[in-house]
Amino acid sequence: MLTIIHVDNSRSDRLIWLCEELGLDYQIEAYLRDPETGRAGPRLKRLHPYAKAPMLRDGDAVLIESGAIFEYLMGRHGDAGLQPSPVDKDWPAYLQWMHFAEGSAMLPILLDHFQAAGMAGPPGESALAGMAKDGMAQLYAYIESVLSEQEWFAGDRFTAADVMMGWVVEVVLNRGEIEPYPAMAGFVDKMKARPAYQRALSRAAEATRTAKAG
Ligand SMILES: N[C@@H](CCC(=O)N[C@@H](CS)C(=O)NCC(=O)O)C(=O)O
Repeated sequence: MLTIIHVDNSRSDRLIWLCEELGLDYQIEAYLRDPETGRAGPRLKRLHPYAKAPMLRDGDAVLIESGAIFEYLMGRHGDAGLQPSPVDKDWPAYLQWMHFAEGSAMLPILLDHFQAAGMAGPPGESALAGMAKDGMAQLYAYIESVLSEQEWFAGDRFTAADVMMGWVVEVVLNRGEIEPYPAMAGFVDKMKARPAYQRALSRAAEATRTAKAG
């Protein structure tokens, strides 16, 4: 049985959504963050030395890193057509967005989050603050330009890259920053209308209700 190690309000939401899109049978083992630090606790460290969510257990294999877990799942358990093949015209864009989500998109957002929390001196005053804001403006404009031209991140059909990037777009939404970007907002509507997304949301909420201390 596939087991998703889930932490509340985290990137493991995207893995639950992928499993629903793929129609896989899986269970969720949920842990709460440390209420003071927001970090994963010692239980997660016992499961994997790097202690991050999402984490996937499949028999003897225990993996972290969303993109790697996505490739692993689709490679070993079937991709349900969510992964263009290397000869497909959408493959270059698919690959780019699959890696972009964690390799590029999250950096300026996290820099801004940490500086706004006062971790880089008084919020708004450090060199980092300007860098984060510039990076976010560039990121949002880029995503908006792509989604204005096409239905989904890799082209005209829904792929696993939309699940990877979906979490990034949700972060933009939850930060209250999506309003100037109608194509991104339209993506959120299409994402939330997917039955697999809705099932994932309720599985994640149920898992969080019964989560153990991390
Ligand atoms: N790039 C990694 C990021 C993993 C990550 O930072 N996960 C956060 C939750 S969204 C986490 O586990 N935080 C707890 C901690 O760092 O202690 C991925 O996409 O899997």
